[in-house]
Amino acid sequence: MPRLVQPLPDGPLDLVGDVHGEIEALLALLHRLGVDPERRRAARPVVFVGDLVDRGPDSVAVVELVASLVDAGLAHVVLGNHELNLLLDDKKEGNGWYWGDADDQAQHGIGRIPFRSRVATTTERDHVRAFLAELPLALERPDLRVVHACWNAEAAAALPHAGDHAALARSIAAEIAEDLTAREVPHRAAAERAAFAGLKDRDVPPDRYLAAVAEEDVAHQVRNPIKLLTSGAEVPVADGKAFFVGGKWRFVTRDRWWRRPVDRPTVVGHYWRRRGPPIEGKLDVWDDVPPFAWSGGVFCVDYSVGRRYAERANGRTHATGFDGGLAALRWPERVLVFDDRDGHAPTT
Ligand SMILES: [Mn+2]
Repeated sequence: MPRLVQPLPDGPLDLVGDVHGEIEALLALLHRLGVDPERRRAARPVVFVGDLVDRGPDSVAVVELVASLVDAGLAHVVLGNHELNLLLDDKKEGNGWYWGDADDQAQHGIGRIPFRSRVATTTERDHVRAFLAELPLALERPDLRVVHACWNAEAAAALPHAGDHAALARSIAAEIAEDLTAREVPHRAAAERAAFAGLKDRDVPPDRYLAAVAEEDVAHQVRNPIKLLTSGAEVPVADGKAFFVGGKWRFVTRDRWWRRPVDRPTVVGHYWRRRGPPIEGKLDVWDDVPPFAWSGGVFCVDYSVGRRYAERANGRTHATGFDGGLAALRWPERVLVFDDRDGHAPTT
């Protein structure tokens, strides 16, 4: 069982954003960073902020490459929510490759996009699982911390020193469910859902605030440290501010915890940040921070390379350029290197 918070190595580092199975982008970025996976050489250690896997062309190859760098002492990785889903045996859109499902598809607008991800063999699946099961939730040293989605000192302190992520997440979820049941929250949430039949209908905005539904969602996210660190905090939305995403009306939204002070520079992934201007109608909780800026002491290094599956389906190629990119934040220089751009961009 891994220690859940582990030390970052000393000296300069390259902090790499969410890869989402985009093996070509990873190879291109590592080359620009001076990492030679074949010869197992690196100019400096590489730290991955989690979500190595998802709907990209080859999550298995990404994990195998990163695992070989970890074995060689050249890389460190924190667990992301997509890795946690695999450890929890949680079959979700985009991880069909792990379950032998070659027909995994995404709902995209009114159409469907097949992922065309390479499907893992049984042996590969076992390797992937064994590697992910040993990852920490956070890495830290006095001048820097790395976590996938959210740092919260109280939540981290509530965790054991070492543990099995999936077993812990399940037992904590069971405790939360027991408490909610004792307070009849699920009962009230069910009644609210029954009274408001349009929960999955985009054309029917809710005419009321579903308080118990919101309480249930927030409790399972915020009171479970494993979920909190890997997929972030949530807060109830104000009355009348419910929004439709992922096929249903939501009464909770992502907590912009990075607006509050942190005890040291903290680097995260997870938030599908954009390199260019925000796109109207797309949820982007970092949209009030300029593309290459820190928010106080927090920097999100996920620049949406995970969107390339959809960009490719729309005819985009390397030649025409992608909106989403794979980034590395060089530390202590605080500059960004992208897989598909020459030179580097300073952060502010
Ligand atoms: Mn994530």
